[in-house]
Amino acid sequence: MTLDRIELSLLYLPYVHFFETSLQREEGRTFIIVKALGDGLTGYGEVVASEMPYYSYETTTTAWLVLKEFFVPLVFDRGIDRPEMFVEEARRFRGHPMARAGLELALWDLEAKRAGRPLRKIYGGVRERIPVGVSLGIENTVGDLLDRVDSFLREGYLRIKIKIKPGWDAGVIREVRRRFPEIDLQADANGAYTLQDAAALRALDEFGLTMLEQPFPPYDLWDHSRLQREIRTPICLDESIISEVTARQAAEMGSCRIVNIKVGRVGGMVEARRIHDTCERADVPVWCGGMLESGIGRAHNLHIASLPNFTMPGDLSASKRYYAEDLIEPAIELETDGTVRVPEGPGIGVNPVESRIEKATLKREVLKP
Ligand code: OSB
Ligand code: MG
Repeated sequence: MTLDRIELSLLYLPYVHFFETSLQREEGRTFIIVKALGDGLTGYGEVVASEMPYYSYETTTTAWLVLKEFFVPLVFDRGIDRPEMFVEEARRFRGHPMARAGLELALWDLEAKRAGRPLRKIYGGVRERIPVGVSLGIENTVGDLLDRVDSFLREGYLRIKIKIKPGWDAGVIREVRRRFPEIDLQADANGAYTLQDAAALRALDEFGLTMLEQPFPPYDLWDHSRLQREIRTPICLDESIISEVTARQAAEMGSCRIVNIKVGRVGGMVEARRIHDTCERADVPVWCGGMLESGIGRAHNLHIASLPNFTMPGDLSASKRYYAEDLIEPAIELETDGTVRVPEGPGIGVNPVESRIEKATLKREVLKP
């Protein structure tokens, strides 16, 4: 098979409700959809970089540039038509994990569509339904947050994740815990603290959190290991885990007891699986993180989260938690048991609606061999 062309589209979708972390408040998301076309089939991938370099140094602008200038020409020059070949060849380039993951995912979707099988089967996933939780941003008032926790619990979400930052932490978690004593609750700091704040983080121990996600900045495995020795709450690393090597080192150092896997952050599915396998051997459970993806990225995440060591609920909420109108049909929905079904059709198993993609598109570029 040969690739006829690769298309990049820059899209903007407004959120149904703003999303605020320790890093920023956003009203919507700018992101890139990658399409790989060949043999009359189209594979879709999503690049999860944001417009601004808060969560990661990558942005939609850098991802667009490296895809257009380096990764896509590599695909054409080497005659790459399979995802694993792409991963091998693209090792010659450093960094830009979100850009490379978006292209790799488009090739995985195309590969699975050629085989006429759902991606889950190609990956060897073992789950047909993924238990899911919801990630709730910082609100204007604690009352607003409590109302949102209540409404998502009523919808059936299995666990609640609360974004924290200095000044919006133990006091807020105390209120949530008082109102909802039994729920599976966790907090995510997106790197807003340092070792000097250990007392504020130790104060979270009394609330029985399932985990504390990424208390310190990304490039800081050692300080996380020091903090983990001082607190009872299991630390989960997100931003820090950028490869199988960092996952192994974090496990060896005791920097965390749980790992959040995001395929974009780690540079693709091949690396995500290596992290998954290494964590399994180290007895470190993993769960699938999210980047407020459209239905295209979300469907990819569901297939990935079907692997065996994804034993904790993922940030894989239903389409309507994020967007009034998702890019796909059918929309991703929450089942009554708090799970989301892995789509059954070939590839990602959902149908991107071209007219909706077009409506959300800010710019588009067609690249050919
Ligand atoms: O830290 O997990 C994070 C969203 C954007 C950037 C970073 C994070 C998040 C979320 C939302 O927590 C997860 C989701 O529901 O997609
Ligand atoms: Mg996180």
